[in-house]
Amino acid sequence: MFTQTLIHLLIFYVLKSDCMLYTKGTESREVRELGGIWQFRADTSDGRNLGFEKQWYTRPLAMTGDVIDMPVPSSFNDITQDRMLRDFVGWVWYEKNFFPPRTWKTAKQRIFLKFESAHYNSIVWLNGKQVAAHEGGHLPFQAEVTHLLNFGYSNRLTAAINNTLTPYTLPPGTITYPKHQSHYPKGYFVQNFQTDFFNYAGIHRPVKLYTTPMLYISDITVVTKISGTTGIVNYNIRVEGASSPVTYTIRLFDAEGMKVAVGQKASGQLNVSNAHLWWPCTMSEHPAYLYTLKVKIEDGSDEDMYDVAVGIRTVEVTKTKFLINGKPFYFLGVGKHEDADIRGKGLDYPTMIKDLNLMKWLGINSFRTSHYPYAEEIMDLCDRHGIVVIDESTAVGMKTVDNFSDTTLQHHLAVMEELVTRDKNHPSVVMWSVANEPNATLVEAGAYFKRVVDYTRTLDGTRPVTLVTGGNLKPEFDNAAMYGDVICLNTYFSWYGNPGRLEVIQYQASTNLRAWFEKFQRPVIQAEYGSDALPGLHTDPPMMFSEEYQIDLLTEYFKVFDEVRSEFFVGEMIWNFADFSTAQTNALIGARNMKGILTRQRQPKSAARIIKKRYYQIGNTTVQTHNKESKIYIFSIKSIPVA
Ligand code: GCB
Repeated sequence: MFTQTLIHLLIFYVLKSDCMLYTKGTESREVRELGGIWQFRADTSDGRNLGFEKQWYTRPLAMTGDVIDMPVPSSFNDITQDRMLRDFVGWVWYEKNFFPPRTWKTAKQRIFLKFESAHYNSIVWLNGKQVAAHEGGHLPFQAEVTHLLNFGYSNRLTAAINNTLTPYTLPPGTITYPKHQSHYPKGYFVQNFQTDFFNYAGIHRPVKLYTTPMLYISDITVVTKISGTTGIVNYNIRVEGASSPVTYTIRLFDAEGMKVAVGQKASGQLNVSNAHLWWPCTMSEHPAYLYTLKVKIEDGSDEDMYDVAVGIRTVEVTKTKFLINGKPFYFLGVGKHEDADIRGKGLDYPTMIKDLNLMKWLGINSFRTSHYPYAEEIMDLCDRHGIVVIDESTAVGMKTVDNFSDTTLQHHLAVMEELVTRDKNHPSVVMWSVANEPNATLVEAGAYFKRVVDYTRTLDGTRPVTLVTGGNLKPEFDNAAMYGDVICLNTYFSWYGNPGRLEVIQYQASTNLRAWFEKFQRPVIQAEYGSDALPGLHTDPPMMFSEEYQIDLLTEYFKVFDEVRSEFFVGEMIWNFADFSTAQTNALIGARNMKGILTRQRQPKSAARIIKKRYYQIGNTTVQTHNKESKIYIFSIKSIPVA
């Protein structure tokens, strides 16, 4: 049934488009957002292929059958009351009609159409002509549409999006059909997941139409260093469409708007004396310090302008420390999901700011973008508010030999390239995570991750790379962690292992963390640990699923962290910031993973205050220690209120 689907994916995979700079208006570029209410229909035919057979993209979607209204951006799953649509697997079709501004017709310029993220495979047509195709969610893709737009008439934008997960997608999954078909309705099949989070799908982030001059800046790369009190900003600018030699005007401004350095070449070095460094500073009343690099290019007949925020900072890893600006940094963090309310994984500004405010309130100085790249708007906020990010790819749930095939590898390399290209200039991003909990006991995982990590290092030699390990494993059975610069471990002692037996944590967590350090001689982060807690369930003595059990479990882990913190341990990240949606199973109540210290509606469970107290206390102590001895640097502030 899904063969056709796969054929489409294979055909279009090669058409992946490149995407560089974040899409925003500048003096020389205009943006028109195409979000709002789109027309939508799911292809419920047995093979999910009717839309292609009948070429739905050649006419208005409403003429092909019944359509419904669908908000963009959002996941389509939780928008209606239809159970079929919530769990739909296969192609869904979106359509939007729009008029481009009349002034764009006469201007000599290029026009691009950009999808900032659609999950999972996407094919896009403009006025019936295919313009783009992209494999994988959570990362942008675009197409030039300058000569395909109708001016003075409506334009029809059609997108087909398929959320099927196969052994070769990231994340992977499988489709199975029942053996005894007579026991099931016609066409019955199951999409099996290898992760617990719900496979939200649809157009998740803004769709934008934007212009650039004929001569335009297609990419800017910024790498910073520090020498004494001087900040060094190395930049490299990529230009397209030059008709004659290009003149470059590069200016670096400080946060007060004063020009501090200038350049005149496509690449070069800018020196900033007495530089203000970018520091993690979640709880500071001051924002993180950012410079602005303003780039202007001209070739006699055209000009383009674009600016990027620059945080001057360095990141390094030693055997036992994670250094930011040469000072030891300790991650007081969380794992997250981009998941909330009825929007699913759709970009939502109120949730973004609420999460930011909650992170500050909790004293969180860092998070991992588990288990996929987050919206660029979130990365910008992290730059400005001084939140440290471990930026993770979509490679989660790789469990079987098939998941380490060459097909997956090629896609994984493409994902890393798209991710690094998109996020490389964010000072908040201090490390790339190439995967979460792959089955590293497989021999295949060794060569596979060597390739992925090596390739990531060629894309960005300035940041450490990690892969997050299912830490219950004994390190001697792991074939992949050795390729990372930092060991990131997920363990669930007293939850999945020895459920209900809190007394084992101190033994098991301590033995585990030490074993991994001993074997690999790299700094270690507890990247996940925690327990489900049903908000409002109280038991004494503490029992599993109660708020008290969650508190006690975290507290037992804290004892171990405090023991190893002075040795090789560089961070603790609770799983999870907030409860999140899962597939329906008989193990998770209400299709929720309840390991959040906040509910999915962002209300604190009892554990939130324990975390807040701990994170503020460690913050205070270490700031004082830092002031005295420069030991562990956590916040760039003078005083932090203790909760
Ligand atoms: C893990 C996974 C995470 C799950 C978590 C759990 O190890 O990395 O995605 O949600 O366990 O709660 O089971």
